[in-house]
Amino acid sequence: MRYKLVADSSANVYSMPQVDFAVVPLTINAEGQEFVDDGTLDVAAMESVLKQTKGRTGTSCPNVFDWLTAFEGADRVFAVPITRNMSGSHNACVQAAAEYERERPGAKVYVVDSLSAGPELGLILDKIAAWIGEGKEAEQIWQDIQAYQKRTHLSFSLGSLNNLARNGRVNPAVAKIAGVLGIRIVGVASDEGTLEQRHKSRGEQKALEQLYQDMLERGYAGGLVRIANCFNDLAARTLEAMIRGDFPGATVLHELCGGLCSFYAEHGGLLVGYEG
Ligand code: X90
Repeated sequence: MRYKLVADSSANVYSMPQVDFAVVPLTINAEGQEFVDDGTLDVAAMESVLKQTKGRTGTSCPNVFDWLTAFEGADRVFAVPITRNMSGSHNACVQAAAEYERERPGAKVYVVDSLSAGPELGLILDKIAAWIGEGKEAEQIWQDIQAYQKRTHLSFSLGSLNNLARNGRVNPAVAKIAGVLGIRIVGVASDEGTLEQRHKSRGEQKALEQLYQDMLERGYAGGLVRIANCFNDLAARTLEAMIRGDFPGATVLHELCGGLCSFYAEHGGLLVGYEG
């Protein structure tokens, strides 16, 4: 059996040396200019173009063909797209899975219903990769990953909801309040895989304290943490120090937001995936 892991670029994961892996990019658009989030994208350069653009900016998800191409060569595929309630990527992936199985009798594509984005997807990907490495059967991996997902979560702190609101991903009335200088929006991915705002925090320190409290409320007790930051390494390290204050042995991994997450988390944003 040839196993393959496939994620869309909302996961901030662009290579996985230990397994056969492919990333399906989302695209960021700014007035005719396209930024393909394939791991070679210069996010800082994209950001400066976005800042200067007066016109409409947005994103587009991969299509069925993009996913199909990424599945090539495998008989057992685990695909991990962004939450189906904020993007069409999951839907395209499900259609591609059906088509791939039709074209290749005996092949099977498992589509993970992530209900999340960013580093929570990274946790799921790493777990599946480890199980493939151990020689675990595909059906068993499928059962076990659904159990694992029940205890993984995503929290975030964002400086603005502008791009989410402009692209219809959150209520514009909610986003307006967030535009106030120095206010951070702290929240979680809801059980439905949508953005749930929990706090409007004044200042970075307060935001991180509230984010960490939410983590504890959701059952965080020293498990694995992945922190993705958008040009805010300092906040990521500060959060790590808070976690280590209570759980000195915790494993805390750091990563940079890729193109898609940077567009929506925006400058200064933090996305935190963790085991509850
Ligand atoms: O164009 C597209 O189809 C992509 C749209 C993606 C919209 C959501 C991106 C979320 C990125 C920002 C904050 C965390 C919210 C998480 C809720 C699940 C991360």
